[in-house]
Amino acid sequence: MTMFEMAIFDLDGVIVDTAKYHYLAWHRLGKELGFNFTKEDNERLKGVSRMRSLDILLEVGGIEKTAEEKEALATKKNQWYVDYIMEMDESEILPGVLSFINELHQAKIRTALGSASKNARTILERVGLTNHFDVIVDGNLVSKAKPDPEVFLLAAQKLQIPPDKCIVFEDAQAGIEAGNKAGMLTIGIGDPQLLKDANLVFSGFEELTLLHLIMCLA
Ligand code: B16
Ligand code: MG
Repeated sequence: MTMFEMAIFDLDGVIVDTAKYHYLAWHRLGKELGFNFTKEDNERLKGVSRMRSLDILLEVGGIEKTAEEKEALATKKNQWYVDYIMEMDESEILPGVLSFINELHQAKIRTALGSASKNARTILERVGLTNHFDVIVDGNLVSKAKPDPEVFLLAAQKLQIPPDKCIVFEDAQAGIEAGNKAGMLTIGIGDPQLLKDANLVFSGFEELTLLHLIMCLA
């Protein structure tokens, strides 16, 4: 008997590393605007919505833009980003993720995607994972960005599973906060110091089996 009925996965940083493509596109936009947007700056964008990411980029560059100009800049960045993700394939699924999801299917645990990205479906298609999720909630379906719990609560609601029977896998602080606010168990994927509010933290799925996870939660 497991203690959770549904596992909700964040996308960028948990299933695939799309942060590197976001970085290439934001860096290019920074260059066009006349400043150097660094990899360190890019860390601040993880798990953050597209428009909030643009605000952070403009803040780094010390630039102010009107709402219309911002729309145009975000669209331009997204076009470059989409060009990168269209080149993705299943080799970009992070190590151990597929076997972990398959273990969940075998154990009859439902699976969901809970991502801030409006491009989540395209990415899942490219890496061949669309059919591995019972429900997909992305940036097109929610109005409030993480750390608001809306994205995770909507996933649970769609399958009528109580939040306290859900477990969330997240790489970003804002995502862990969202999962905690939703009343779900939270598993950080990444740096334990950064993800200290998670119930448990693992470096990735490579070493993680469902049995090991259940034993850690017991
Ligand atoms: P898009 P996640 C997030 O994905 C990314 O971590 C974040 O860097 C990005 O700004 C956000 O999606 C929106 O992405 O521009 O494609 O709508 O971690 O929530 O899966
Ligand atoms: Mg993420």
